[in-house]
Amino acid sequence: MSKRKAFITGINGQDGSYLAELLLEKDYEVYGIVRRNSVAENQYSRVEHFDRDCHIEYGDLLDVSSLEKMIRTIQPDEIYNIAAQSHVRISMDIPQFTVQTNALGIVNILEAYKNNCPTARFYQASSSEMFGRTVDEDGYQRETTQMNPTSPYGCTKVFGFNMVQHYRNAYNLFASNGILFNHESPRRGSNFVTNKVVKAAVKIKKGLQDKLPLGNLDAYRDWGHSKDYVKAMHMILNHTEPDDFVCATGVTNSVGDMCDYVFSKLDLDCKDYITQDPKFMRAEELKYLRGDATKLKTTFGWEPEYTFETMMDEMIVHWMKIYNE
Ligand code: NAP
Ligand code: F7E
Repeated sequence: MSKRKAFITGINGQDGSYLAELLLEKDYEVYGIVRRNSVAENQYSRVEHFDRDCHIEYGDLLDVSSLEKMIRTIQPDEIYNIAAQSHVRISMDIPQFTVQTNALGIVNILEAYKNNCPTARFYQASSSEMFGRTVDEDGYQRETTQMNPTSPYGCTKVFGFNMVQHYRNAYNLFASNGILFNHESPRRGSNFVTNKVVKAAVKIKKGLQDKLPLGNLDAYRDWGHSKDYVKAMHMILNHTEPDDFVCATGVTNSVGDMCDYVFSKLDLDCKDYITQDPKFMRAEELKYLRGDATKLKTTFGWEPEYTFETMMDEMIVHWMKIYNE
């Protein structure tokens, strides 16, 4: 029997790289696109340990011809649209680019999918950032929670979410949304808060850095591990019908709590090192996230293997290894 084929946009990002590994383990033929970058090493740092096992070509969500060509020639069974300008604060600095990539980009790939391989299944990387200001009365966000985004990034993700539902209903396509809460790992970009804090704490411990400038310490996030969350993506696409699912741990911590945890693990007091820098504050902050993943758990039996603590510990070990070398 021929192998199942998966096409991943954003294959060299945090989630795309873990997803590709998961699908290779499941014996899929894996295809992906990377954008051109003047530093070629940057494109392959997360995928170089397995890139010979999959097929990676140049492409871009804004270059319809590359999407059309890939989807038409591969005829994938599953399409994962993981690519995005994924940084919320930076979406306030580059709103037009963010809208082009995340909103026009989803239209481009949905059209390429509908016109060239409509029998495939389509996954869209939707986000808890879509909920923005809304928290249900019991303190959670779930599939039914109203969306009130607080950033250009969040607005683009609401657009993408709605477009996926529209293409599902209008053209009878198997198109699903995973509404994922924050998820991290050693592969997280180091300008997201968890990896920024761990990297800085380790450098401070090693005498390589004095201070850690941060923005708002009072926001709460529901942090899980990317490896657990890519398993949910695959489950969502292998369901009996297209649908939308929240993926979250149900545990929330403040940014300040997270800093306390990381610095304490290194026998440091974070208060001695953290400074507040307006540069890292947001014009509007999403204050509180805590997800209810009951639908995902009851439908598929999904459970995260990592806790907040084991995930942060793994990130500390990762940076300790780098700075011990
Ligand atoms: P990430 O590490 O920033 O990866 C994003 C990927 O998208 C990178 O490979 C990036 O390539 C690629 N990309 C950006 N613009 C592109 C374009 N115009 N055309 C093609 N590729 C492009 O993000 P992540 O953490 O893996 O997140 C994956 C997806 O899940 C994103 O859609 C994000 O918005 C969404 N999401 C993430 C979280 C989270 O907590 N991680 C939660 C909910 C939803 P370059 O390396 O060239 O920039
Ligand atoms: O910020 C606060 C910041 O940038 C988390 C993306 O993957 O998850 C992610 O978006 C919190 C915020 O992630 C700094 O204000 C304080 O309250 O790590 P972050 P995010 O904005 O929650 C969602 C679900 C996605 O979909 C996104 O793609 O930390 N914070 N000081 C800081 N954040 C950063 N980055 N840097 C600071 O210095």
